[in-house]
Amino acid sequence: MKTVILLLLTLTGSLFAREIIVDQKDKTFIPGTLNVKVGDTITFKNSDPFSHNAYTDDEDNEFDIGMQATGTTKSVKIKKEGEFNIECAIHPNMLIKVKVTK
Ligand SMILES: [Cu+2]
Repeated sequence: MKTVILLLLTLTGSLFAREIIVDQKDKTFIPGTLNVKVGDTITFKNSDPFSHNAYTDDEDNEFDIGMQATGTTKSVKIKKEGEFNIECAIHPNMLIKVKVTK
């Protein structure tokens, strides 16, 4: 019975998990602020004619998607609640403020 309940919780979680698309255009993350939930996926889409990056040093949600070429997408899953910034290692002015709730 316990297994069934756990399975249901897992399925329900994935049903409500969202994919949030962030565009990288004119050296800007669009949108520049995000309100997401644990389990959501952020997908970065590079619409500029040059490479971008996205990373965070936040301890709970640390990631670095590496070099992201024009026209490609890369996704990261949000693991823990909190607040953090996402930046581009190539263009220091690019910034997203992220708030994660349960
Ligand atoms: Cu960039």
